[in-house]
Amino acid sequence: MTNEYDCWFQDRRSFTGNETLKAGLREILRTVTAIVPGSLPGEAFEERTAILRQAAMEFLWGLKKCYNLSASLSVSGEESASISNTVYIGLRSNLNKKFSLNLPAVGAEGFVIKVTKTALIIAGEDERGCLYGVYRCLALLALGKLAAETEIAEAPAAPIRMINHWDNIDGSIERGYAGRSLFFNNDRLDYDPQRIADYARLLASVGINRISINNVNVRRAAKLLITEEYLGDVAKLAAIFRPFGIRLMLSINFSAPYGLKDLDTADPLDARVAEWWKKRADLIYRYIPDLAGFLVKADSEGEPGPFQYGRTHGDGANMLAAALKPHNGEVIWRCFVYNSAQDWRDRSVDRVRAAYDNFKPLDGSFADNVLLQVKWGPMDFQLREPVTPLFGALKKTRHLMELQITQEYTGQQIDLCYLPYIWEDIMNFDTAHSEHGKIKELFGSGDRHLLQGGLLQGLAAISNVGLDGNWTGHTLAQANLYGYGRLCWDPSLSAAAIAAEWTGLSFGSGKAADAVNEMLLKSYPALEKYSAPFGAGGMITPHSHYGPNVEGYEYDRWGDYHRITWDRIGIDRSPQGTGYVTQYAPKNAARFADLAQCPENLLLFFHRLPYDYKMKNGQTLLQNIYDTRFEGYEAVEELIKIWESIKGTLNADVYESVYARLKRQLANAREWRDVLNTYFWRKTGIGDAKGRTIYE
Ligand code: GCV
Repeated sequence: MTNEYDCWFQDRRSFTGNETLKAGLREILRTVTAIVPGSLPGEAFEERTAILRQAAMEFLWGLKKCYNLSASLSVSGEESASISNTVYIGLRSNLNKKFSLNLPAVGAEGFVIKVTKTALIIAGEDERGCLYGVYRCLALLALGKLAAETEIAEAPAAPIRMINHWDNIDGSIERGYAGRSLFFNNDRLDYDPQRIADYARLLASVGINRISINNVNVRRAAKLLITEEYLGDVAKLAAIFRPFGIRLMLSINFSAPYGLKDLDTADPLDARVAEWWKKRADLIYRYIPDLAGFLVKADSEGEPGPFQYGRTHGDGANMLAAALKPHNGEVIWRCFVYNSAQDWRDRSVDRVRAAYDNFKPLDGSFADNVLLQVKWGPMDFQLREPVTPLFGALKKTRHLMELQITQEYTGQQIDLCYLPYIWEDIMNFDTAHSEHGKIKELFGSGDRHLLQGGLLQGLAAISNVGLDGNWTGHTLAQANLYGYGRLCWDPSLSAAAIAAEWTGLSFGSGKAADAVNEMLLKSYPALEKYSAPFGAGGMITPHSHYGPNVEGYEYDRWGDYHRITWDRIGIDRSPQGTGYVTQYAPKNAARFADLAQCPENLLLFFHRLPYDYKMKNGQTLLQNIYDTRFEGYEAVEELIKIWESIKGTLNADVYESVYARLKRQLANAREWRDVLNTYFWRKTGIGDAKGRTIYE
């Protein structure tokens, strides 16, 4: 494997795990035995054994990579045997039988890691479980947390853990900040297979099991991946991901039947259209029999969809679902549906109502192989939004929460922004629809979940990787990809716990790890302070979405964000205003509508207030806006100081590239501070109470 691309293991000079190895495991790690059964229940024996074998290979690879240990691999069947000085990797049921063990059931894709005096056993509930057990074991070893005579049992919280790429087939990436596409170039699939395998490892190492490879804005109907021109190459790509337990999905264009000039309509209720998709699905599955299905953005930002024909999103999704059903494929249908024609003079229109207004009435009308994919917030990945009211309210439809790892509105991988910080808040949001209504409690599948009134089947998130040498442009942005995977696996993990893991794996246990940890945890509040005052978002430069422009989208058809006038700021979303709060469960509706109870970081999202409104700290709203701009800038100065304090303790290239970005971030924070403060000073005519210069 190439040295160049792997991450999480950046600078392993001070691995805590080395000590653990000395303490006794080293002998055991010299031989690895994969228990590969002669048959597996269910279908796809080849695919499943491929994952199992890959699990064993990954373990060997990890030992070599992290500890320069060369273990030998043997493969054994299910026949009974006694445990000897070795690592065993296999299915839990087989290991139990073979060695008369009693390892407990853990749930789909889960694993048990058992360390005895003479063996290390990695027992997967299924083959993916073996793979994930291997990665977890390597991570625990590296973190020095794999003690002798322990038993660790884990399983993922939900079945779908997906990455969405917004890669275009010309090789560009919509909202991509880490170079060009890993998969495409010049209207072809064009990739380095080794790099794709490394990427698959990266994703599998944190439990990702699905990936959609092309942009949801498919647009170029004449160049669709679902044609034979491309399917052979897509199949080859799928084959690289397969042993890593990752299934591909394709984003499709709803208008393909006429885009490809076969029909003159894409009306989902037209029998010819349904037949066209059925035949198309049959064709696609001949190439990729385990394709997970289609991802669809319809009737949104110019993409075609069922509204064109006066049909519902249920009609559209169910028609596609019928085509995929014989192949066990699923339709993932995005709820980011709005073809906004916002007129800023009409204050009753409120873009954030769209997802709920469009989809809540359809709850229960979707086929069982349809999942709705709902952006976490009602607006669009702003630094601060409330969690969308659809969660908890969807009671009969399987769905996913969509997060954004690529830093579109969060610093574009120039500014440091550790996203698990906000994800932790999201996971802890209480939908108030049931006794156990927190988002993190809604994950799962099966009866337990149905009882709670939701069917949150996992997460999907927009990728932050590209061809840049370190995957993510900003080296520390890798923590976001890592954190996303860990959160999919266990939504109750705290941002701090995830940061500690990632820095431990990447920088060991010394000063550098501590410093990076501190920087990660301080980064989100810093960015929020200089750019997004109290829940008022959208103050960004149109199109690029980087840098300040307070009124950039304000009089635009894509919606207004804060409705600033000389005397007031914010949007009244109470029942007396746009009524958006009424989409929440009553407890939350009351909380958000009440000024005294509304969290201050969402104040301007829910309320329209005069600038002299008194905040909890006794200062006016305007003074708080001024102060937080200054504090945000100072927080970036502090991040830089922390980074400078570890110069010389880590890889020089990593140091310099992060340092260069931090300096750009400082200039950026300064621009935000000055542009916003100047704007508010001019707009209100009220100066800074502390007498600072607020414009230059
Ligand atoms: C893929 C935002 C982004 C768009 C993106 C869209 C979406 O509006 O700016 O680039 O399009 O979200 O999620 O579909």
